[in-house]
Amino acid sequence: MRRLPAVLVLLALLSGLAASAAELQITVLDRAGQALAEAVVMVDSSMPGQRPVPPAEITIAQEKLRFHPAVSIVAPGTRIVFSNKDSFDHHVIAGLMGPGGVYLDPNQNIQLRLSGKSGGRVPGNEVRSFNQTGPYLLGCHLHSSMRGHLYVADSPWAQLSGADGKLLVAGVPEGPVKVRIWHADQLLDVEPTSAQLVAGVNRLTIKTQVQQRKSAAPTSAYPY
Ligand SMILES: [Cu+2]
Repeated sequence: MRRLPAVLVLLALLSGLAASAAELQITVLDRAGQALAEAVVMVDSSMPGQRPVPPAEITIAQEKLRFHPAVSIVAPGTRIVFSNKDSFDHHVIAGLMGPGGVYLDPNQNIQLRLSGKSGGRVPGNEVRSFNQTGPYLLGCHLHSSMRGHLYVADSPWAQLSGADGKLLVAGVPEGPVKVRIWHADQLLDVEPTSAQLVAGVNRLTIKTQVQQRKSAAPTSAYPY
């Protein structure tokens, strides 16, 4: 009987080790049941355990009249390098996005004039960071067709769904989690999905109410 507490301690230690072993394989679908790419998926856990460390810096390039990547995820305070790879200027606007894909407060947006690399000029690079969490809309004063998104996430497990709507979130502690989803085409906030993670691979399919846009027609000419 005296050994029992030691066994219990050992069991507690083992379960503590296993707590970091859960993986979450998520499939995100649109309202029609089709794979939904470029959804921002955030996992929230209040269980103890290691958190992944987000990169200190990312780059959002302006290239061929598009933002690359089209959707980026950062943590609050992450250094974001806006880098113009085109031979002509861009004038990037970045600000919190409100419902319906508009700027929440146009007076609070940041604006960056980034020179092109033609004529022997050094391509324009500017570094900014954002502390307020949520979705940001990226645009360009000079090219109205340019649209991108940035999500400042307060979850250490924040990832994008791939072209097949899938993503794998690793290193989440076992136990209860909530999964939040944001997508640029959503009209309403999506309710978080609750799940109970066990050791190993957990699979979760989340159907959203997002109605996907038809892919935009490619820009026929460079308006510079
Ligand atoms: Cu531009």
